[in-house]
Amino acid sequence: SGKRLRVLVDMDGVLADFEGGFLKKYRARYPDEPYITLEDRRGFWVSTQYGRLRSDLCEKAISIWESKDFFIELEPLPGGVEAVKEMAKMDNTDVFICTSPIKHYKHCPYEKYAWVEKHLGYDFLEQVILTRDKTLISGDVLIDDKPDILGVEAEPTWEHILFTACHNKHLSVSPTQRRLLSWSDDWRAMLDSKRQ
Ligand code: UMP
Repeated sequence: SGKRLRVLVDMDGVLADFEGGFLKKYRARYPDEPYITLEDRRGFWVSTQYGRLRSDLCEKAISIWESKDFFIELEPLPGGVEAVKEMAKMDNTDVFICTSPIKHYKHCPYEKYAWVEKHLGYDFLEQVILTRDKTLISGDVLIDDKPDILGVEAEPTWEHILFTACHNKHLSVSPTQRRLLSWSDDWRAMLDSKRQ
């Protein structure tokens, strides 16, 4: 208490349904190609798993999220937008959306801002952090579905809370690694534990 809590929330796989949006558009664009069901997804990188299925499917997968309207059309994951809005209204709490854009920058950065405006409102654009290195951003917690969040800072200030996703649900993470199973999980208690 006394000090404000700074919460960093990832976007793809936490607020926006990247995996569902990808699979739907991949199947529509490549109806005759094999695909990986969400049940069978393993590993953070979709492109890597598709490349293992058949080498040319790696670039076909990448073509989906490099396309115009991919990021803006992602559906919100259940409860995420509501949780972030509620968090942002809490006393002594600062919430930022911390997300890594793809390097094919024609559409993605613009559409990530547009998604936040559409679902959280114009004023929430103040809270957006686009970075390829989340270890540089200081915070008390980072809620993110990527199991390994690495960068140039060896000791980031935040505790990484692993948000459960189709690709990480089977992972046995270290006993010190905490999870949020979904936005129905007790994120308020998790934040309170950080306030001390
Ligand atoms: N992404 C890829 N390749 C993949 C899966 C995702 O480039 O196989 C992109 C989508 C997002 C970014 O823009 O990586 C992940 O960002 P974070 O969720 O780590 O913020």
